[in-house]
Amino acid sequence: MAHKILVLNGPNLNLLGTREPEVYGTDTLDDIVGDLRKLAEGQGIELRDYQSNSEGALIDALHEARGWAAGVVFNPGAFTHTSVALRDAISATELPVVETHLSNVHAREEFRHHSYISAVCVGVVAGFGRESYRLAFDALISHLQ
Ligand code: CA2
Repeated sequence: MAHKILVLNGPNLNLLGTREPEVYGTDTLDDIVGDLRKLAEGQGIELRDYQSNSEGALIDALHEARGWAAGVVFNPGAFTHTSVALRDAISATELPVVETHLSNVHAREEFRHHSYISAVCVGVVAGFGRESYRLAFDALISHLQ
């Protein structure tokens, strides 16, 4: 079955590979999305990706995804810990969303331990760096099959 998947990334993730390599590694967002593109191509899956530093633009992308995507791999960045609006947008789309984090948010500062979106996602992957995205993508495809 052919699927269309959105890979959505939130604030500051455009800086990956250029700052704080000790926390977020040296891979760029293009490297990470490139991994998923290869995986998707091998399975006949169409992948679209979008990154924004703006909460409203991420909400708009989720709303639009409702019209074309089968599911979403989503790293909401710091909005994970602040945004009721993103949670409501995920609920409204009724799409399966996999919450994805490079770092193990539970091993970091306490304010990162709570996620507003986990409860409306089909699952959460955190702590495996670049690999988190691959795991999330595979899990989403399994969920859809
Ligand atoms: O671990 C993750 O993927 C996070 O979603 C990353 C967010 C953070 O606020 C979440 O708690 C966990 C931060 C992304 C910032 O990315 C940067 C990349 C390079 C340099 C600075 C920030």
